[in-house]
Amino acid sequence: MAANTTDEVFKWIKKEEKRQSEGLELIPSENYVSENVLRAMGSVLTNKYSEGYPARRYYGGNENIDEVEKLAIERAKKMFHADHANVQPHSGANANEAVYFSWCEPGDTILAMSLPAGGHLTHGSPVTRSAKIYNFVGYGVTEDGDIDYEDLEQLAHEYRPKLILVGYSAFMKIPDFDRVKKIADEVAKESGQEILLMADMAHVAGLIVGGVHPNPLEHGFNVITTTTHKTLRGPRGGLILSMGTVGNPLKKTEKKLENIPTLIDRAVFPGTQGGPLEHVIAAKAVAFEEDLQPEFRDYAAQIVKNAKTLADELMKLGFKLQGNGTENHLILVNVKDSYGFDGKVYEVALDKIGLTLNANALPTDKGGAFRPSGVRLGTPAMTTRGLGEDDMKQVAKWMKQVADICVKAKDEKGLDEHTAELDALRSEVRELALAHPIPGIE
Ligand code: DSN
Repeated sequence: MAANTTDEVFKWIKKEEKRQSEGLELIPSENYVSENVLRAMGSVLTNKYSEGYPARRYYGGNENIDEVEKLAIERAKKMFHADHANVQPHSGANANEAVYFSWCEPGDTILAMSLPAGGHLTHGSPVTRSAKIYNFVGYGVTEDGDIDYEDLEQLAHEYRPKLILVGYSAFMKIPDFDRVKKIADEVAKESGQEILLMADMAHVAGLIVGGVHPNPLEHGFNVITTTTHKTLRGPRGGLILSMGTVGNPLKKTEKKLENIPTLIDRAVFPGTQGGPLEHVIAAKAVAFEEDLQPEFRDYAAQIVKNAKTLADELMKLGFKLQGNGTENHLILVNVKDSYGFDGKVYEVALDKIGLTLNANALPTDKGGAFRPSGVRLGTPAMTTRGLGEDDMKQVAKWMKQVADICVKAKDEKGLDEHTAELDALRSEVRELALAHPIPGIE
């Protein structure tokens, strides 16, 4: 059957292709997938129901699907040196919820980085379902942007949590997993109950696989959750890796750390999800094979080099950065302290020249979610497009030129008076962007 692309939807897809091609993506949680990943996602696997797990399905006709899911599982285990992988979570949020559900009872305490400090919504923000079920206690960060380990330790002894979570969506240091493991061991000894150590590595998973970031599973952590579309450069989705004995997911099992792989399988299906998205799982398998190639290690190393260059260059130009730089792929700029305007104005202005990033609250912020003082940016997507350190210097220069315009404009409305300057910068960005095409876009 020939493809019919006359539906208006395809017009908008074309426009989005143009937007992505002509701009540069600075949002640290976004990336570009390969043509093979796109092809797997757009396959007939979307037609199939496959509730259950390979060889243990509730529907017939899964002989091909089983092989695909098994490939995804084996590749994921190899990437993270894990005993077990569950490739079915539809998203990072689903992955996190399944882990909480696998181990905690309603009312149990979970210790996690607070949202203002850089944690994620699903780590206990009061607006989430998980926060209504479990008792989240938040630890903070120090002035230089690192985890406040003393705070974490004190809270762990005080609350004796069932689960300690290290994870974040706006944090630019490398966590000291050994230190957290030591704290958990001490508290477990005190309380006589096992503590699940969970790392939400959604942002840095690709850096772990690429060998430029420690792997929490090799530092005593029991579980990693991650999305598959950020630095792993796969389709939009979730993934859970764990250490322990792998049992039959269709059978009930005792709640102890050794059984966490099976407890997680049961928490994903039937605990929190129904039919898995096997076309997405196929795309995950394709991306994981790409991630296991030697070139991916070069890619991961280049992400970090680019981030450090961009951070250094921004600081040279007068930007104040949270943590004075970065140890990973992510940079948090305190635009308010640097230039007096807020992160939202800057986000809007940069959008006008084709540099996309997001306004982001800082740990000390009083500005609220819609008018935060900072912006968050990173290098995974630009690195996929083949941009290097010299290009990062150019990006920093454009960011400074836009900051100078924002100083004059004061707010979003004021930007209208600087259209000509912004358009000129947009042409420069477009030229660099078009010289680095995106896979799958002609
Ligand atoms: N929304 C993602 C991010 O941008 O960090 C996390 O889920």
